[in-house]
Amino acid sequence: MKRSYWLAAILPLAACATGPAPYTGVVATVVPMNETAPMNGEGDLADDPAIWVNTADTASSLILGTNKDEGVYVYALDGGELQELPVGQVNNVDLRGNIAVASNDSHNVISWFDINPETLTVSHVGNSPTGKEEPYGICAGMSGETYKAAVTYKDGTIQIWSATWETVDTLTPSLDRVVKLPSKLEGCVFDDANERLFVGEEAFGVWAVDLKDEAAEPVVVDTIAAANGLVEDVEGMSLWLGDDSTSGYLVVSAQAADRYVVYDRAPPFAPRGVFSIVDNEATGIGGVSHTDGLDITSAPLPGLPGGLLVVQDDANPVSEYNQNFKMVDWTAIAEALGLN
Ligand SMILES: [Ca+2]
Ligand SMILES: [Ca+2]
Ligand SMILES: [Ca+2]
Repeated sequence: MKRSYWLAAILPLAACATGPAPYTGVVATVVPMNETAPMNGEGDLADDPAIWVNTADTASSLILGTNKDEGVYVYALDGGELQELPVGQVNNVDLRGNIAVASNDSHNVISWFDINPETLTVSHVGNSPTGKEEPYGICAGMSGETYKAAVTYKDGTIQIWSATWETVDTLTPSLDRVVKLPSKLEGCVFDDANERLFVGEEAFGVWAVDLKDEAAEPVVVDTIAAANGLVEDVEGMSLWLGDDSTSGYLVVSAQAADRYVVYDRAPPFAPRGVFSIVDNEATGIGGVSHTDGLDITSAPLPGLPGGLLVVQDDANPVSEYNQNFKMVDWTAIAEALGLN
């Protein structure tokens, strides 16, 4: 970033002629309806959340979130902190069913967690080695009865791991496949029904990887250069799932512009709009800047018939201070962008 500013300062005409055109469309605004308790300590701590929907009692669903210095924190839907699991320096977290995974670069492992639906507590099952330095992003998926975890790396590598419920207990997932993209990766999300993995290349854009066909080349979903609203860093992403496997939306965090870009879930992944999360004047809950990790559920929750978006907030209210996670009613986003 610093280098490009410098070039722009001395070569304004050349920079204008060759740089990507900025996004000139509308940026819709929504407000957070709630927020979690702040992280312990100062600095850039919070990164990525994951929503666990309690199907037996949706009011007691949980939000898991990473503290990059300490481990995984657990929150209730009212934002109150329930648990801290000090497993090490975890960057991202995701889940399917009652099993969550986190990318842990203290030990270069996947950390595995079990969510007990009776006691509503999260326990650390253990760690499985990735065999590679600094696992960075992680996301979870299901392929039939097989649990999947994709781990992303700063050198552009994606590892795709498989586990059965039995191999989760013994911490022996198998490495199915390695995919290589050009540069630094982080955010990712599985589209289970379509056996597709979306991955963010932080300085480039978003890719889709076909999980059914290992020979298929990754497909570009969008690029920063296309000026649909994406900017560096392309960060967290998640899916809002529609009623069938072709409907729904992909939401991607565009960090330096404090906003999110929304796409159709299905090819050709048409851009559907851009939104920011601004201050909620009525409740005093602040807006979201330096947008980072996020998770979405399309399951109805109490008072949230269209589901919930949870995002990391960098500044509460100033950068790297009291970082937490903000909650946004999906219906408000759908209305702001004119989505179905
Ligand atoms: Ca990042
Ligand atoms: Ca991040
Ligand atoms: Ca904020």
